[in-house]
Amino acid sequence: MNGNPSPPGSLWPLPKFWTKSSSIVSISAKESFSYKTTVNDCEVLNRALKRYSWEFLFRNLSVTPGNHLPILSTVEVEISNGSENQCDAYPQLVKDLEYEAYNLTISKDATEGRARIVAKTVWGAIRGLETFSQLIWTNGESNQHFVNETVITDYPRFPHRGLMIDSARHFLPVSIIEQVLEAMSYNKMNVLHWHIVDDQSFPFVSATFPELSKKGAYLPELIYEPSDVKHLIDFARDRGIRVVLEFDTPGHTQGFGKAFPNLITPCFGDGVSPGTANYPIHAAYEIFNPMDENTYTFMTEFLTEIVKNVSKDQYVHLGMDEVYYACWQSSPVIAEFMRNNSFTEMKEVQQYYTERVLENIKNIGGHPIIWHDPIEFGVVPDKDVIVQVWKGNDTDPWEPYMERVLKGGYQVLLSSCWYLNYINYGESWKKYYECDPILPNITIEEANLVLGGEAALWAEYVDATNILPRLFPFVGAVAERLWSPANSSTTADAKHRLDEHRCRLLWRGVPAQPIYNGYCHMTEK
Ligand code: CP6
Repeated sequence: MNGNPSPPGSLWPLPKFWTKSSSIVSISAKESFSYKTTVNDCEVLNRALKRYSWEFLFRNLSVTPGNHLPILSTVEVEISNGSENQCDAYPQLVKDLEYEAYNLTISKDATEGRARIVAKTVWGAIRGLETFSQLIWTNGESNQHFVNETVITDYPRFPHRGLMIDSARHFLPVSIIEQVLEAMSYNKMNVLHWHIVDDQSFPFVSATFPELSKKGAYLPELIYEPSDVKHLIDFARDRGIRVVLEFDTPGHTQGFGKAFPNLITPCFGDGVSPGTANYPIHAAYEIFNPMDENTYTFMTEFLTEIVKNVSKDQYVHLGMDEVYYACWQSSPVIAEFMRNNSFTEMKEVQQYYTERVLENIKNIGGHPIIWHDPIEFGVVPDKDVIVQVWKGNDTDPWEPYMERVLKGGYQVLLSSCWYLNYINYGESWKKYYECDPILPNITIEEANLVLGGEAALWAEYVDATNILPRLFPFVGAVAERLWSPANSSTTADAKHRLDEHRCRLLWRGVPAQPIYNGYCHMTEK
């Protein structure tokens, strides 16, 4: 739009196909406005229709239908796929992009219904409702609200559009995670990657091993009970969002070690030369002991609980990042383990651990996601793992990391360019927006391995006080990159739409930070 402010009723993220007419329809008063559906017993849909209620759409403003204009009072929502409507399911990774597709028509002609959303699944219907909610605008001079005649055919560019949060460096209250999920749905994001435990704390309550959070949580009350986790998974599902839990091993496991010190590799001295001193180094409490059978028995039992009783998603994130070898190099038990297995290089130890835990999760029936570090170290996991690329910065570009994962034939998620924990002065969302997960020189086969990506917010300096403005509206830049066609917009056009989207977030109660100078009308007429 050539740098001009976006007209009201602009969309974020942009849809695939959008035909908009200049003729307008006026929204009816509250008493006569309703959603209608012929889908029976679809509680997820019924709850979505309640969320997108009149009060939500119009923020309790009084609305007067426009004179001499066609009035929109009914929005029909249909799911065309009958038995595959997904109403009883949890959303999953489905590579068929029709899974979240919807058509939205708004017309002056009332014979077909003035506004109609048709999707194949309930998840598509939820995306369509969000789009409808964004199309409504007001002229600000009266109490009249309008929508343009519209034909939208929409589906995402990538099936995995995620956000990683970290509740281990700081505890995040359940109500804050609810707000994150709600605001994700305003951006059509569909995966919450929950990095729930780490070295610093273990707030996850395991029914099998309650000692983990008893000894590992910051405080007895800073925990996620099984009912909290279930509540958030259900809350996310109502918004078409998967929850992928991460339990990061064999590094970053001090949190496990507080309850079960025997899981951790004993190591010494400066962490490099074996036995130079008899005091343990920091790393001594950090990395699992891959030579002890007990480690694998523990992981099998723990992951069985996660796969069978906790997660509703087919995937579990197993971490596998930042396995620094200093501790293993100093450890006499690792040296002995290597001799017994005829290993000559430390990466063989890492490979051994990775392969056994990947085998475990497969036997349990779970599917793994891992950070890309093992690939860098020459570990060759089975091709069914999804690999998430996180390394890369100004002096060490991420593209070669991504290429190596793709050359290995793995499905991949990109995060490197979407690390929201770095803060910068200025219009920092632009570099998130400009980062594209499809590298220019890759083959079609390789491009098909790219499932999407995730914004990541590591929480060393983030807690309930600042997480929402840190995430929003920046996450939106990632969300549009992963939903909308690659060339559908430019930063110059996106800037004004993102600014309006930020106002929309404020109107909806999300404390989203500004992206440049200006103001939002906080009480629309
Ligand atoms: N914690 C875990 C972290 C990080 C990773 N894993 C991390 C590394 C570098 C940066 C930010 C975060 N804090 N478990 C790496 C995936 Cl810049």
